[in-house]
Amino acid sequence: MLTRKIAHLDMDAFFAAVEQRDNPSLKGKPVVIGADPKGGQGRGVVSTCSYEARPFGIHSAMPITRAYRLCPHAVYLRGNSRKYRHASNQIFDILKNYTPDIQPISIDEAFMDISGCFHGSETATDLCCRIKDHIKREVQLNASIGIAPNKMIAKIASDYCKPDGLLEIKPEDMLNFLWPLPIGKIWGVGAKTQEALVAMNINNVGDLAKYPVDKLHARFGEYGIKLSKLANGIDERPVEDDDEVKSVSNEHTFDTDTRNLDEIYDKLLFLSQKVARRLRRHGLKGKTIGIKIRTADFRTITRAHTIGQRIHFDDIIYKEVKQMFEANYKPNTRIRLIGVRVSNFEDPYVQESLFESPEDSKRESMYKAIDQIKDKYGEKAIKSGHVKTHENKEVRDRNL
Ligand code: TTP
Ligand code: MG
Repeated sequence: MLTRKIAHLDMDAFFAAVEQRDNPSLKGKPVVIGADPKGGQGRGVVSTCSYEARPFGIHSAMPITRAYRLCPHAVYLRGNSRKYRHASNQIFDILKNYTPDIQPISIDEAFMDISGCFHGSETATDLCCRIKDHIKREVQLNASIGIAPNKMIAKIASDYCKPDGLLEIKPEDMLNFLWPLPIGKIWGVGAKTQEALVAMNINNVGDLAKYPVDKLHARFGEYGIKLSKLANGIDERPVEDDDEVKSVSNEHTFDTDTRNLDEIYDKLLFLSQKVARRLRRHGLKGKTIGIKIRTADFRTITRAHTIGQRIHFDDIIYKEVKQMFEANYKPNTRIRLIGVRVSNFEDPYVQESLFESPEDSKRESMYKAIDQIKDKYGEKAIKSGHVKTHENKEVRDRNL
């Protein structure tokens, strides 16, 4: 297989860097963007901080009061999301000059497939150097870029070379780079998986790569095979253009593994509502409804059901996922994660109102009204509830 060249770009201290750019007196100072610390009494968290604030131990998502204790003399700013969005748009516009294969991941981060985008004697590193210079020249901000044969390693590389870095991991150096790293660097390995791996005496990526794959399979199911592949530098996921949304999904990991059906159905309802609302917001309707269930022993099953019509309604999605859950749940099994997915959008531009039943158009208006209220007054303005789901199968809307 032809070796791919995947680049992962991530801006440095993005929100803080925009503020330092626009106010030169902030340059070289610890700057914290987030909630108002109110002299140590504030609520809320840190969005990000400049690199000058990082040696104090401040980082994203930390309570603002803690940041204030660590560095009271930092400059604390609430931030300006319009300004950050504008800078982000400028950066993504620049990227489009270099490759059409861009997958935006967040406001300041994207994957790019740059295979075949550099010519003559130019290398992938030269091309990414031009991208960094272009952003610096036009937006006056620093980007860090990692280049590798796959997405996971490109992302690890950009993180590794921050700030203002550029690092290419060639195929022949891939395993030397990867194996000494802690297992937390592998995609999808969070605190719980890490704990389980350490208990198996797997401490770094090399240990994971060399561990017998059948044993990983026995312990983690399909996920174990994926872990082994990633640790061996195999990650074939393509860079996917975000414009072509193929599915909309949301999942939830329970704080503690649960067998409480009320809690599980509550979360399934919440996820169904979230997915449905996202579908409506993007003007999408799907025919295939799917569920993902991961049990406490890391076994994961996915099930999907294709229905007769394309929909974006909370109640239909919930009814389907609940049925699939019931059909696949072994009583008393503890659940670690559940997810809801809608796919199979076909042609989203087909004007469908001609084929809609009167009941559907009534439902359509109801959800439109709910969405409008939520847009105006926030997600919590309307609470939908279900009554003791395993006793009473009805889903109904309260507080309307
Ligand atoms: P990141 O790229 O995670 O962080 P960063 O760009 O500030 O710093 P780094 O150099 O380490 O990449 O996130 C991009 C922006 O997203 C960040 O500037 C602020 C915002 N953000 C939050 O608001 N809350 C968060 O918890 C995180 C992680 C980011
Ligand atoms: Mg960043």
